[in-house]
Amino acid sequence: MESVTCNSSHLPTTSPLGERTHPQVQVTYGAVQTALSKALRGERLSFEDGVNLYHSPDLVELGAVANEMNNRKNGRDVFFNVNRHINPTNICALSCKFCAFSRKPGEEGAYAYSEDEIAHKARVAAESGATEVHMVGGLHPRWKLSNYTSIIRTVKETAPQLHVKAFTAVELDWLARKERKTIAEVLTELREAGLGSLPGGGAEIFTPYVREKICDTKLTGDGWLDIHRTAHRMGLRSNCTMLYGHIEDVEARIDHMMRLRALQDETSGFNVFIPLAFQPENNELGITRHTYGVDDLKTIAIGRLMLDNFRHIKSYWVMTGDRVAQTALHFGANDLDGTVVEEKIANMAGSRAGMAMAKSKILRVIRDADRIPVERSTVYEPIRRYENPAEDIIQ
Ligand code: V47
Ligand code: SF4
Repeated sequence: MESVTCNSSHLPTTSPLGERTHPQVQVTYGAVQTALSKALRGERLSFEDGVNLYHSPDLVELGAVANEMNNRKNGRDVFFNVNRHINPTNICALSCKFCAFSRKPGEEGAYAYSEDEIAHKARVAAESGATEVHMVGGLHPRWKLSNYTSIIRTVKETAPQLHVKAFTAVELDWLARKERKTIAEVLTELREAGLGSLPGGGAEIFTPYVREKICDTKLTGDGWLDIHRTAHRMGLRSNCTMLYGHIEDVEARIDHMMRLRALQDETSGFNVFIPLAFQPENNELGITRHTYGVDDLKTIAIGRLMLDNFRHIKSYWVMTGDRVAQTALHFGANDLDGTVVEEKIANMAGSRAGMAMAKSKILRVIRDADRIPVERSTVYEPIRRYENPAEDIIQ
């Protein structure tokens, strides 16, 4: 099989102008086999292995190896959580070219929730059984650190049992620079207010030649990693993401994963890796196509194989829809995220998945994939294992 050349004409590659091209990449089937065998032996994959896996001609074989590696770590259990997204404002000082969510002050559709509105959303969430509030938003030019601590306090005073997973490294960097404080000082104040952990947003693609084209005024990739390093050293856990399916090439994706792997080696502070499929409406990149299932599944599987020091890989149904998200549970993913309730970021960019998923539906999606649903906390402690299907309807 060594001499077989893989036809990878469907894979994204970036031209110097950041446009998609479709080259014939010369990757042998033997190189793919070498990478898969290394993974099965528990050996760490190299950059070349990762790129070669993207050119694998056999999706099912790649998925089977990723499934096996997930099975060794997590068995048949699949996590989900009952959560609520609150995006406090979409007013943002930056203009990332991929972003359909942000608005300038005074622009049509710009909003900023009052503390009463945030309290109401948190109260309803807690009453419906949520354990987590996920909060990220724009970089509001007039908001100070005291606005952010006050938002967290509002949620905690309304429902102390809710875990507040809030504010991306981009928001933290913005606050620290505005307040002339260190990231550690900002995090200390937010933690005193009730911050529980950090979400994974703002990572996009770390690799400079892509980042410069999609969000040139944003915190750099190294800056993002530094902030998560600081959080981990302070004992705060965090998530990490990768935005794919826009102008990046597969080399940039693997480079991104390797930078996350290196930080996880150092701190073990990441809970989970979350690939985010790009939603293509209303952006300034000129991209109009959604990702397809094969790329979504490859990205989950390769994430599982490259990130050998992560226990959890999330298949985020909001970005791929429930069908691909469910299939990904056979391609190395062991987490579906949550009920979400009010998703705005992907929705404003044309997500076809809807804003919420009922807990009863999440249970069914996982059960129908022949997996066992396990409700988890934000930091992946099991809350309830739904061993018996008869329990699914009793909520
Ligand atoms: O940083 C923005 C991404 C992120 C688009 O930590 C887009 O558990 C797709 O990070 N198409 C914010 N993605 C959301 C996020 C997240 C979501 C769910 C769970 C967690 C977690 C984190 O959304 C941004 C950016 O990378 N994003 N625009 C778009 N058009
Ligand atoms: Fe602002 Fe975040 Fe959108 Fe960039 S991605 S424009 S920082 S809201």
